[in-house]
Amino acid sequence: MAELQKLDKSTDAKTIKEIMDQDGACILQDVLSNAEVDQLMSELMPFVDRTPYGADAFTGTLTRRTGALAARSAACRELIIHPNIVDSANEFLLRFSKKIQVHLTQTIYIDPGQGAQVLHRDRYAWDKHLSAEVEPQFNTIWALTDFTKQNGATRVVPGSNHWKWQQEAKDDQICQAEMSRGSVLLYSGSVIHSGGENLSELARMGLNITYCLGWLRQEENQYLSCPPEIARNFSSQLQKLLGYTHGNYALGYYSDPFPEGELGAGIQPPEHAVGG
Ligand SMILES: O=C(O)CCC(=O)C(=O)O
Ligand SMILES: [Fe+2]
Repeated sequence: MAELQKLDKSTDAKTIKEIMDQDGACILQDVLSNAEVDQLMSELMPFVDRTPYGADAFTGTLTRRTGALAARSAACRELIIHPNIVDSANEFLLRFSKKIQVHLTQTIYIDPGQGAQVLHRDRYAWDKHLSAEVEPQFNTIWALTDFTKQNGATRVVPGSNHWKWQQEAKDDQICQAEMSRGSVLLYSGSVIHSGGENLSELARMGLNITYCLGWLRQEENQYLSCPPEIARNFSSQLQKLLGYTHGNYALGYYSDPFPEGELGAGIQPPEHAVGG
């Protein structure tokens, strides 16, 4: 029977990377306290409440997906830079890039009655253009409610990160990321997974924060979801993670279209837009 490894929250980045390479996913248990989850919920729910359901089967017609969380929530900003998560993302991704960046921020609020999402790999955001040897993405889903079999805990196919694109999972190869509120599912862009079916009476709330290689296009456009006038108040670490830095030599410079003087007319590094 397929199963995910459940790790202590203090597990080091190297061990996490090895398990991610092997299984494509694992769970870090009880990382956040109840008070920390309460704070996240109080900052995020006002936005979730104003979010319409998804428009199609993939996004879920009984699922609310709410983004722009770097701009909207201080508690979410703390999670984006969570030291053990960023260390693990670096350990996993820096083999393929000099930098990592935030790929998306999104709460996934699955209401009762929502069916299971189709199984997929998140790396298909870039279609199948990237070589299978490249791991483009390191993903988190923070459980802001308990994740149970009944309420739609994420379905995961451990080891499917090594499969050919066309191989399909059999029922006994699929497990669910059952975890307590405050735990986090870590999964690669290559592992097959999906949202589960919510057969319970209450919503399932996950917070999806994902990271990708610095030279790739981000799924959630951070320059629009978290524009410079907001990002300029953040730490330099967070600004850079959001993409306000060169993704690689020469990737991401800009020029001010309406410079006031000669000095502003040249080529600027992304940091310049956020006060760096
Ligand atoms: O909600 C979940 O548990 C997973 C959702 C997912 O995999 C996705 O939307 O790409
Ligand atoms: Fe996904």
